[in-house]
Amino acid sequence: MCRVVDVRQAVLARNDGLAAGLRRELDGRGITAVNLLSSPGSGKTALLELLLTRAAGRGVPAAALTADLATENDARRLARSGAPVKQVLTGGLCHLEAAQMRGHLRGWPPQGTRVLFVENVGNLVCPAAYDLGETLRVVLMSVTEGEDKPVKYPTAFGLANLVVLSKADLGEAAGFDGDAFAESVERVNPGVGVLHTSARTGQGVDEFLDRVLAVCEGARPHRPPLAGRHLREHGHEHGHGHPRDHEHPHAHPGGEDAPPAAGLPAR
Ligand SMILES: Nc1nc2c(ncn2[C@@H]2O[C@H](COP(=O)(O)OP(=O)(O)OP(=O)(O)O)[C@@H](O)[C@H]2O)c(=O)[nH]1
Ligand SMILES: [Mg+2]
Repeated sequence: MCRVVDVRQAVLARNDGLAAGLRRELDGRGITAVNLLSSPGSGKTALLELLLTRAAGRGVPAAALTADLATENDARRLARSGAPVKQVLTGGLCHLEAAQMRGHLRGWPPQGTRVLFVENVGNLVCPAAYDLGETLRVVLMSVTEGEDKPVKYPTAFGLANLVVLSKADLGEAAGFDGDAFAESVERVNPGVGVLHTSARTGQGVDEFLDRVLAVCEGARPHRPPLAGRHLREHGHEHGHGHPRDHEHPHAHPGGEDAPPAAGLPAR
């Protein structure tokens, strides 16, 4: 067991090092990366399509890299915005890693890009531990997923710089309890901003973009209290991914245990 933990720590430490280098490199290229995390179907792509369209409308060059286990569906949807888009197929891996990112960012996105949105694989466990060189990490949850998700997935929510509640247009129909959700968020990430959005009505989209652009202009993102601390201090989360998630050669040993969280990037 100790060896398994050691291997995980080594994998994450290596990822952290690569991510820190990537962040510096992106900084040098004038690009701010935004890492979007959520469970499958929370509405990452729908929101991203609007963000890309509105960024273009404001004259802000933005691009998107989207990751999935299979299909190019999301890239096709995002490309409708006219922004440069790249689909990454992870070959069974349930998250993106900094090394993959570095490979995909050679010579891309085009020069002049200011914002790179990264849509991570839909999963609230595995992606949480991997810094991708982003400056802003955003975790989304839709109104139908349950107000207690932040406390059930403390790493994903605890390491976010911004929490987005998506599909707000369905809140009433779903009987969503905004106060219980806010309390749940506050327990794992006190002080983090919570934004309510809807890709149907456009609610919150401009505000989301404003926050991203403020960070591009040098505003310091919210620093989560979990930053730099180890998940083991907070207990283990257990992955519930598809068995294929573990077939990839990069998959982490130890069955469905989530890897321990890496230290937050120095934001
Ligand atoms: N009513 C409503 N439906 C939404 C909203 N956003 C997304 N949806 C719907 O929710 C479903 C999933 O949305 P996606 O954008 O594909 O979700 P995703 O997080 O990108 O999914 P994965 O990439 O598979 O993890 C689609 O049927 C969307 O049309 C929203 O704000 N309101
Ligand atoms: Mg998607």
